[in-house]
Amino acid sequence: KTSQDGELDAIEAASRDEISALQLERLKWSVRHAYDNVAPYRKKCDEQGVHPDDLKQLADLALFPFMTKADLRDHYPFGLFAVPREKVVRLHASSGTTGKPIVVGYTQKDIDNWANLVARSIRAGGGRAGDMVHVAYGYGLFTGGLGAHYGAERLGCTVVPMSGGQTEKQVQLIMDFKPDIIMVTPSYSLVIAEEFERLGVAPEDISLKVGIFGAEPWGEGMRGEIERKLGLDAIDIYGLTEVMGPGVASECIETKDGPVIWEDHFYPEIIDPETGDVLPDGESGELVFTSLTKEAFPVIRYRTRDITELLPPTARSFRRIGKITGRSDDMLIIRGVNVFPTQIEEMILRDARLAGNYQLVVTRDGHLDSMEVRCEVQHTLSGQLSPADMQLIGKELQQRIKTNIGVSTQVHVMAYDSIPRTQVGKARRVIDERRRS
Ligand code: ADP
Ligand code: K
Repeated sequence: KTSQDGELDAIEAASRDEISALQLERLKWSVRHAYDNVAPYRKKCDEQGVHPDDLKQLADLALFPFMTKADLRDHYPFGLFAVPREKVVRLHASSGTTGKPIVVGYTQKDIDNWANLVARSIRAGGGRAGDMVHVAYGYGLFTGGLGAHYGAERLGCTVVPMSGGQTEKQVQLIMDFKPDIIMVTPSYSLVIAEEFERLGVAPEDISLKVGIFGAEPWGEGMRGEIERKLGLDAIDIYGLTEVMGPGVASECIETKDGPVIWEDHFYPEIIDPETGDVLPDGESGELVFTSLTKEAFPVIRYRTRDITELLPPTARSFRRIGKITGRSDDMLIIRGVNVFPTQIEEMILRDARLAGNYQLVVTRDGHLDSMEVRCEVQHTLSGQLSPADMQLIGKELQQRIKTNIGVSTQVHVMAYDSIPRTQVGKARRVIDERRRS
């Protein structure tokens, strides 16, 4: 059980041998659980000629097939659940590669483990029972808000379930309630910081001592800026819906050297994204996770698409992940929201007045990511639409994207043939001008 007074769970300080032994025991359970209860996964294993009995040591996991986001999409919504739907106490969802979201489920025990791991993450970041935690991650299907919420409660904190948006109110509540900790995306934390600046509140007069930031990539430069502007220690928390949500890994305040993977619940591998071969620690590749304790939605060798490396243990006995340096798919993260270009494409194609050619330009506008959607009217409508007509089409598309994907964009509808065509190879759909420090 997670202690509430700053003491570590015994396993956080255990020897590597003890950790490996626990991992092997749990891995055997998890692989068998998935094989016995998730028909599509059993089929994949059978096709590959591998069986749970083949798992005799941790390295044998490499014999087993991967799971991908496409598997979740193909078995939408509940086809990969390993327990009857009645045993699922919560659903969450995230963007899939096409219009359909991917859906995950949790049993009561899964929710309990998640709360314990987020509690452990907050504690690693310097939080303690009795602290007040302001949660400005979005609440809802997104795992950020509720994940942070249950974890902070589990640690014994006073939780302020503010959710995202309403920046002036965020700042008002922080000034009035004086929370110790904030949990929010790094980009939105800087918007909050700017509102404090605007009000003339100095960083040393802001009550916050620790900020726990995740859901999107951020670098050391941004860490420095957030720490200066809000007067707190900025901690990196990592997670993804498919594997659990925030709190798969989280940083320790003593070292601030990359999120520590809670290896007693998740077994990490780094693979070559082209060949699928497992790479040694310290080499850069695609991060793959196998859940060790999840009941409702076990993942075996789930390909995260995140490119990073595994680093040796420091402040805890578990390994860490390095900075996420990119993704091996084309997913964009705009203010913490996952967006695939194909999702935008689908929205564009639903409007018969628009041609299929488009371009997405992502910039950093102040501290927030901003996405411009450039698209063209159909050839047959060339010259027939007034600028006002085109603006109206753009407004409608903007609204449709906001409603369906949850991301704010600026849509520019242009004349046919305004967007440059590539002569060779793939169209250049995304121009990402963000620079991460
Ligand atoms: P989350 O609630 O963590 O944002 P999602 O499923 O919406 O969960 O998105 C998961 C993806 O977000 C990850 O695969 C990764 O690309 C990105 N992400 C989450 N946390 C971090 C982090 N701390 N640093 C970099 N990228 C992150
Ligand atoms: K995200």
